[in-house]
Amino acid sequence: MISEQKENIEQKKVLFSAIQPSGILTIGNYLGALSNFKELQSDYKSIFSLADLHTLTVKQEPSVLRKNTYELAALYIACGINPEESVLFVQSHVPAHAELCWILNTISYPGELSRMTQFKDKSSKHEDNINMGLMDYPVLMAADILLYQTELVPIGADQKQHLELSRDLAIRFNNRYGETFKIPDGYISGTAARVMSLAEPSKKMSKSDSNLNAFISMDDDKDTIIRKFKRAVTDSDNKIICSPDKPGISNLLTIYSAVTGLSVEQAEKEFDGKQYSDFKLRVGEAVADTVEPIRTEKNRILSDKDYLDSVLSEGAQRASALAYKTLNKVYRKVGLLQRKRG
Ligand code: ATP
Ligand code: LTN
Repeated sequence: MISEQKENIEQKKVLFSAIQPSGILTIGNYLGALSNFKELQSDYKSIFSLADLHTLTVKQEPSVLRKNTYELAALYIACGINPEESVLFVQSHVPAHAELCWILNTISYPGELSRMTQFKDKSSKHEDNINMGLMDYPVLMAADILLYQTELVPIGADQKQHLELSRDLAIRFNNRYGETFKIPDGYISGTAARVMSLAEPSKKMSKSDSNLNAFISMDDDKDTIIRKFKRAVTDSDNKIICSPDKPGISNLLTIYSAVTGLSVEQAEKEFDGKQYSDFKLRVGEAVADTVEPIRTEKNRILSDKDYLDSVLSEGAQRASALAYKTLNKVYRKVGLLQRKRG
């Protein structure tokens, strides 16, 4: 019976995604990525990673990075990732990621990497630390994905360009060395694929924003959430509708529709003729209702470090077994001698 179940799992397509433990997650990360992971996990052989190596491309305080890594592991589980069903692991615990990244570096070009929007954004934000890792970020991301023969990658809209590069590298490698990697597809969820900053609705909401009022963190309590929505930048007239010339209101409507499950049209109807102040209060309350139970559960899980360590250790073992299958194949294809085990 068990082997039959295993067999069925083996037949499922692989889904892979990762999040950086670079700070407390925002509702942007939750609505754009994590909430989709939960929805999709049972239909795929799902693998979720904590992309700690990626965080080092921006300066990190070592003790804070360690704390954020546990926080993110607990949050994954609190958001419904089941570590017995899905593989949950820390990227740096599976050295195959860095090893495949090296091989992929040899088929990546500085021109294509320096054109990436995120590289340009982060270079201008961190002018004092434009390091090679920042430029190589999407190649490591491609290694993450390709190691598992991934077919589906749920991501927020901002990562679409990186996913395209992963596909290009897979195709380039397969053309040069013969069929090796599956070509992954992105999965970008409809409504909340790009949650915008509450302070500057033309920018995406980001957990590393220096303005704390620009984002709702998954650790904010109800009062804080309501206060931040009260301060959210809106537009000059008083109409509550979704429209390109009303980026502030459109963003709040999108968030409201994502947390309540209503369509944007239904949300517009609900607030027809209402004041901005009532609208913002209602959005704040609805977001708090989503965030609060997750925060409580996350803190409960976080208090049991032994449990988290055992989940991550088991996850790394399961991920390694899959990753080294692909890496051995890659090493063989490019002409490296097979390493002797033992
Ligand atoms: P940082 O601010 O540290 O650069 P980030 O907040 O952009 O990080 P990541 O850890 O790099 O977050 O992203 C995790 C996932 O969340 C990705 O799939 C990303 O596309 C998604 N995501 C990030 N920000 C948003 C957003 N504002 N709206 C929707 N999805 C988002
Ligand atoms: N770069 C991603 C995080 C990430 C990722 C991945 C996402 C690292 N490796 C592999 C999907 C697949 C981000 O969201 N900023």
